[in-house]
Amino acid sequence: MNSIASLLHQETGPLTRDLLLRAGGFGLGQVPERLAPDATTTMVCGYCSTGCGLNVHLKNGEAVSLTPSTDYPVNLGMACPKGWEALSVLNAADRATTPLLRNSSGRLAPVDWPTALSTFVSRFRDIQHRHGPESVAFLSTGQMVTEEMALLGSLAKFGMGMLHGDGNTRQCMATAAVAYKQSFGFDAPPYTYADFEESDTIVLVGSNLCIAHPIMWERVMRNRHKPNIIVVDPRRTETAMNAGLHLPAFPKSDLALFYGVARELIARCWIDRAYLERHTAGFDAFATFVDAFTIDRVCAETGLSPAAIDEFTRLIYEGRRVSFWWTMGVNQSHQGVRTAQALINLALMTGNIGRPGTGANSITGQCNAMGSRLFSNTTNLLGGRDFTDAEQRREVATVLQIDESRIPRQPSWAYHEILEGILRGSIHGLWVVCTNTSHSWINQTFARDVLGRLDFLVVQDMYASTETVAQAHLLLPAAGWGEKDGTFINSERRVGVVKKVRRAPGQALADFAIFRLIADAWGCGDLFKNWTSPAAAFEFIKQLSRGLPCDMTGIRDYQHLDQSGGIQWPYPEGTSSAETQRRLFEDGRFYFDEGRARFLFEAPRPLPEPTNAQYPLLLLTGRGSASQWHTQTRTAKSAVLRKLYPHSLHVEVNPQDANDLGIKPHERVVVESRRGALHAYAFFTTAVPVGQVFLPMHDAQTNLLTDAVFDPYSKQPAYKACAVRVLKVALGT
Ligand SMILES: Nc1nc2c(c(=O)[nH]1)N[C@H]1C(S)=C(S)[C@@H](COP(=O)(O)OP(=O)(O)OC[C@H]3O[C@@H](n4cnc5c(=O)[nH]c(N)nc54)[C@H](O)[C@@H]3O)O[C@H]1N2
Ligand SMILES: Nc1nc2c(c(=O)[nH]1)N[C@H]1C(S)=C(S)[C@@H](COP(=O)(O)OP(=O)(O)OC[C@H]3O[C@@H](n4cnc5c(=O)[nH]c(N)nc54)[C@H](O)[C@@H]3O)O[C@H]1N2
Ligand code: SF4
Ligand SMILES: [Mo]
Repeated sequence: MNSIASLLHQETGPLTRDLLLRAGGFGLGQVPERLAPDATTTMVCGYCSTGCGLNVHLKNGEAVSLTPSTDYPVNLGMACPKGWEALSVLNAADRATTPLLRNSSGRLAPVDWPTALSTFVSRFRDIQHRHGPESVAFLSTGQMVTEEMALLGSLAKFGMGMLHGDGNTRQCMATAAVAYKQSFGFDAPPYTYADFEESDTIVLVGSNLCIAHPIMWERVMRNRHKPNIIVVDPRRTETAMNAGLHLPAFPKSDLALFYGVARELIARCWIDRAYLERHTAGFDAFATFVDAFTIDRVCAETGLSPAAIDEFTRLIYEGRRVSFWWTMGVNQSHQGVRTAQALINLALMTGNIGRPGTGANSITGQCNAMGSRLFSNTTNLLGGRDFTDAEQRREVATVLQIDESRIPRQPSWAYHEILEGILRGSIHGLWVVCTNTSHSWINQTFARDVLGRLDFLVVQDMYASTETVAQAHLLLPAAGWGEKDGTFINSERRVGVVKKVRRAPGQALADFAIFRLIADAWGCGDLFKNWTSPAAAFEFIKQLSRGLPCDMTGIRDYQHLDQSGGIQWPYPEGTSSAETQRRLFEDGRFYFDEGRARFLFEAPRPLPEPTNAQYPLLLLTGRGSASQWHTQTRTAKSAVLRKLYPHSLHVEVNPQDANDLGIKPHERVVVESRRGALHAYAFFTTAVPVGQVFLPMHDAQTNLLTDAVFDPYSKQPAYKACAVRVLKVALGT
């Protein structure tokens, strides 16, 4: 068998070989020797946060096929189309196989790694020299392994002197993270997937489980208690169609709805007084506050009938095990944090937390959103700590064996503040890793204009054809899922392993190796000399979690995770439990010193961009099908997946609105907001209410329309409601 050194030599030439050997050579060579050439090995899927276990079958040391694992405690033998097709998208022709540098004629042209690294260093150093260390920032992700996130966050902030770095988790999970932190004292989703099967009442809010988390929906289908399923969603989604009660509340009126339901529960004495007294703080003030949310008011604001609200209230009261779940319909809102907390409040006041089948449960999105929330060193200091706390900075410095003065004393700007910083001229260099800003960020015209102003934009991606790469000065080619080692943390806090089961194409390297090479080239490699591999980085992550709610010090190593079907945190040293389903707050103690959860609430605020005569329709955006992933860099590469979704952009419109506009089914129309316009085919469906339209986020044009509004606490973009109009296409266009 070829040694790694000779393989590297064959593939890359001597200078690169030296560099790569220093970085550990990840991404190149064959699968690790611990895997037999014809082995079958289990790893976690690299798309959504469900975190299904997939058995990957190798032949001659390369993955050839996969099947869902039957004994992984998450998916029990099931996978959705994306999971089944996870390997095929890795062979795409547009994979980034070599670094690309924009040349004097404005084209991206191949360069070797040494040139890429020295350009990276000289351009960013030059910017920092002229404008200060804070003038270079980074944007990271919820889709790399935790080991890579922790290395990137540490390298950028402790090694390269950056202050500002955020991630696409801001677009997705910031609201849930802040809501939990404020209510429970730590960002801790309390549930385990078995709760889908244990509940007798399942409330899904702004969550289209059938499309976005199909295997979680399968877990609901396995529930033997014939649960009442209640879906709160303006649209009659695939999930709503399967619910016993669908509440099509007007967009962003959820807050009023939940306050009204709280008022009813209190008025009817349908609350758990004993739980409130023992385990919570602030209930009395909350009860006084919600008194203003009369049924009349709530009906007027939500558009729901008194009977529907009564039935919802009664189902919550009658359920013995009620679970409340939410996703982007809540998080992506101008009042997302308070809406999430209104759900938390309902769970607390009815004692529906800490028991099987209960909980106020944020469903995460990306495969490693939870890893990013805790270990990306962006919004929080590593481990969910606080950059402003001297003691917590000391803890991190001690574990990482670095000088404490290297750790910034202030938190980073949020994503939109970084973009505004570029516009103001305080940020001149940006490093975008594993996210596609020029498609997914809100209000694209602004976003692209801002990225276009940078002195130097580095994009690190698996594919050379993304919208953000098109704006980059330098592309660093990355290995993807299946081509590298590490761990993800799924929605139910389960740490699971991903493995290198095939070679990355060309000179693409694992992000981990790229970060190590950059550390060396920057001259701060010594700080990371012990981060020799993802497994070594995992040891740091474990130590960083010690004593925190997310303590993982009892996890021995990757093999331990492998043998256990993943392990949910907390799992402190000395834990011997072989339990595969673990939930939080069983003892009613929350993470504040006094141990009590807090009731938080605030008056609802009006829609930032209400409809008017000129823009009479409200646009919602979100996931279009179970076979499309985000900006489509990966899923569009599978011939199988491409058969499962529409190829042209469709806007979902209610037939009544279409009729008023004189539009025929499948007619090409213009959808226009104050910020931009796009062409789409009209798809008639009563699934969207009159006065609303829906566009999937998977088309890069959708965010031409969205309005850059943010929740004030989480700074998460409100992708899901802005005013638009639909017009017939003028003849000749
Ligand atoms: N197939 C597929 N699966 C995915 C993804 C993907 O791209 N494709 N992405 C993953 C990621 S990162 C995420 S974050 C999740 C997202 O998962 P979801 O949040 O379930 O998906 P979305 O379609 O974005 O939004 C859910 C619903 O919110 C509703 N909604 C909009 N406004 C409101 C409102 O004001 N109130 C209420 N109650 N509902 C509202 C929308 O009509 C929509 O049906 O999916 C994950 N899974
Ligand atoms: N209108 C609208 N916009 C939305 C949303 C919405 O509901 N509506 N949802 C928002 C949400 S919840 C999310 S999470 C975001 C997602 O937005 P993005 O993060 O921009 O979407 P992805 O397509 O997942 O982008 C990931 C990028 O990383 C690359 N990549 C994949 N694996 C690797 C890897 O291992 N290493 C490296 N270096 N690169 C890799 C992919 O090729 C891709 O370019 O979109 C947000 N935007
Ligand atoms: S449900 Fe999510 S984790 Fe499971 S196979 Fe599909 S994309 Fe992968
Ligand atoms: Mo997301």
